[in-house]
Amino acid sequence: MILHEKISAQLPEWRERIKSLVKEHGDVKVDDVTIGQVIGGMRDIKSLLTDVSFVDPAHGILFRGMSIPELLKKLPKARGGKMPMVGGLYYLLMVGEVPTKEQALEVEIEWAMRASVPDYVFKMLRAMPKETHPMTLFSQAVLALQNNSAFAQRYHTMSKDVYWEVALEDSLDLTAKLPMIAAYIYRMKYFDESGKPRYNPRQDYGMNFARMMKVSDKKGYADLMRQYFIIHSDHESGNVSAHAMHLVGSALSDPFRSFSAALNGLAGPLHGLANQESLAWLLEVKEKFGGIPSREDLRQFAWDTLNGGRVIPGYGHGVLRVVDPRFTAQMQFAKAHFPEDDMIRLADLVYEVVPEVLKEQGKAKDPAPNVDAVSGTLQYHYGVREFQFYTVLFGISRALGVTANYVWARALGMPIERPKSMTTKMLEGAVAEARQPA
Ligand code: AMX
Repeated sequence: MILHEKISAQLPEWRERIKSLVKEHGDVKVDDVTIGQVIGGMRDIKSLLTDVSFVDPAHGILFRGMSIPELLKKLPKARGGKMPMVGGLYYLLMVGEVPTKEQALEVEIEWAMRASVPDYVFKMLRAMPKETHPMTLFSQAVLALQNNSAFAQRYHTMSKDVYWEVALEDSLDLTAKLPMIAAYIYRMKYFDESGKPRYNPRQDYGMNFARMMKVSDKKGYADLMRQYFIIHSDHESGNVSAHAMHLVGSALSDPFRSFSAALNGLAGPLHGLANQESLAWLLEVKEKFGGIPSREDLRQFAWDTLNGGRVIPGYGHGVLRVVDPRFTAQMQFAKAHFPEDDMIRLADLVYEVVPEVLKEQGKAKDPAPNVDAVSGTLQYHYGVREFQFYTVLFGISRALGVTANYVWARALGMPIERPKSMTTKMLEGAVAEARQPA
């Protein structure tokens, strides 16, 4: 298989580079750690290695060194669409090179061959209480697939050198099945349907998802989802979902167990849930003013939100200090496809007004919009209005980045993760020592 071949060819050199860094230069310092960071969620401590993506505070996410506009331009396009094939993005994340159309199609074909989901998974989903959160169902379905993990089955008989190859097999199986599982959850939970979706091998990942969701008849949804899956796929390794995958995987838990953990992290309101919060805030504005408000009314509404002790969802970021390029890409999509949509016009007005308000308030380090300022609004336009489901979409996409990282972590022999803890008394002792008069 093409991904296997391409990674295999690069491995000897990568392994040498890592070996040399550890053996010959393992004592070189890259960072210092402060008490603020120990207590403050390890913010900014440089302690993770990945070559799959990098968040540049001044430019946003770079996938294998490429910006989102570059990526959308250079990756081979899906048949009948304006957006690239998701298979091409997966190739890029795994291999580090822009694929040809044939190479991207090879990944798409692999997915089509592996897309079917065993019946017991659907039965399990149907047996769950109706009110179960879609992210709980999604994570459970992934864990149920663990039964068939090649990594888990072969663990006792394979050598360390081949961990990555078996991890790649599992990763392809997992990513291939996610669109069908997600679409099943959507149709079952919100439309009471129990028919199994069918994956069409003549269509790409994005089109299959759109069709299985039954929104493909609305113009452009497949293209929207291709773009969505591409731009949400990875955001380096320190965010909760990526880090959870890496941490659990470092114990040599297989990709299914590790990704189920990642999804549970993504389901947290501080992580993957912000897109629904942002849409809810826009709807609140629209309802209060009976449509699009004046700039002055919107300014006041934003101030009321802040004065009420709430944040303005979709604005600000832990690392970025510019407009999130993922926001820009989605806004461009919306303006190209449905510029007259009320919610998009409102999101655009918010983009003009809210950064000014946040700057005046002077607290947020990044007053610009992030990825979540508009992604829910686009789903809303296409009639996917079940807010709770939005994080499942994020989950499908995030699987692409975190499995690429999982494969490379096994290929480079990354050890089990085990940072060291300190007690409060030890920190106070460190303060007493540091503050002693010279
Ligand atoms: N509205 C109001 N206040 C904000 C704000 C916003 N959008 N963004 C930051 N602030 C405030 C913080 O709450 C903090 O206030 P405090 O000092 O009283 O605690 C202060 O500004 C400084 O925060 P910061 O260093 O700029 O941000 P952070 O790294 O602590 O937090 C984030 C980053 C994203 C959690 C924050 O900007 C936020 O809450 N934004 C709104 C929610 C949101 O859009 N989340 C999605 C992020 C993207 C993702 O992961 N999916």
